[in-house]
Amino acid sequence: MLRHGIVNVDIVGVRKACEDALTEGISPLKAINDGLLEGMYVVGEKFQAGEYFLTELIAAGAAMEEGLKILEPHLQKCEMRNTGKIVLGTVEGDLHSIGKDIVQMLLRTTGFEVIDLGVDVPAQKFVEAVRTQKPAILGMSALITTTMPEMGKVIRRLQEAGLKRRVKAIVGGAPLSKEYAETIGADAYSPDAVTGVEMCRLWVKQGDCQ
Ligand code: B1M
Repeated sequence: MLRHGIVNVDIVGVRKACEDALTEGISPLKAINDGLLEGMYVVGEKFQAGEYFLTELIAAGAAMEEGLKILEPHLQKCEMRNTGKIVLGTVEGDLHSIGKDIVQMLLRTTGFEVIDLGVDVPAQKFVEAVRTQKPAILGMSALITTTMPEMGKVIRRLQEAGLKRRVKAIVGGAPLSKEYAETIGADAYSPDAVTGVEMCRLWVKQGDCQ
């Protein structure tokens, strides 16, 4: 029903499906990954096929956000403290927030302090945040092929400012790949939120972050 609610852009249905999932004891993470996200991928395919238009895309995004609002408080029940600090944002020109928000939620759940810069974040703003917030990790998200190069721009600016060695950079977003991440000098690529959070935790645990 979770997947179905997103595909049918039915906010009321998504809300109910999330509440039912919690009542039935389904883990919120499973509800997100196997339910809401699966629906989002179908919406993307329908949009690409010309079956759905921007209106449906916007409504599906809103339904997803509504579902996350219900599930998030239950994710936080297993909270741990003081894992590390991470600055996170979606790059300039890109308004997609859902993937970043899921990553943010999981990071907080595992005890990271997250500085979320939001969406459409200019390179200079990332650099300033690294300078002033001194995070162990910088996470960037991009969903459009034309905004992907912004990530490389941020990394170059960090190098120019002498800040790159201070921070590990991890990138994610549907159009990215490990190869692309390497090309732009990122330290890691994450295909999904769980892998991304695991990577961040490993860096902090191994003391790879300064
Ligand atoms: Co947009 N959109 N969209 N959209 N949208 C895509 C990305 C697209 C692939 C759809 C398609 O054509 N099939 C396409 C891009 C095509 C391309 O690049 N070649 C597209 C387009 C074209 C557009 C517009 C240009 C449409 C228009 O206006 N004509 C426009 C662009 C606006 C802009 O950004 N400037 C646009 C707008 C929108 C909405 C605003 C309506 C809405 C976003 C709502 C919101 O985010 N609040 C929207 C949506 C919903 C989508 C799709 C359907 C879903 C995106 C999503 O939320 N996925 C998408 C199709 C698709 O991806 N299949 C599409 C779920 C999300 C959880 O996945 O973000 O990949 P993702 O995150 C994952 C991992 O990648 C990873 O973890 C997350 C969770 O597992 N991850 C990280 C992500 N970031 C990470 C960072 C990390 C670690 C892991 O660091 C630590």
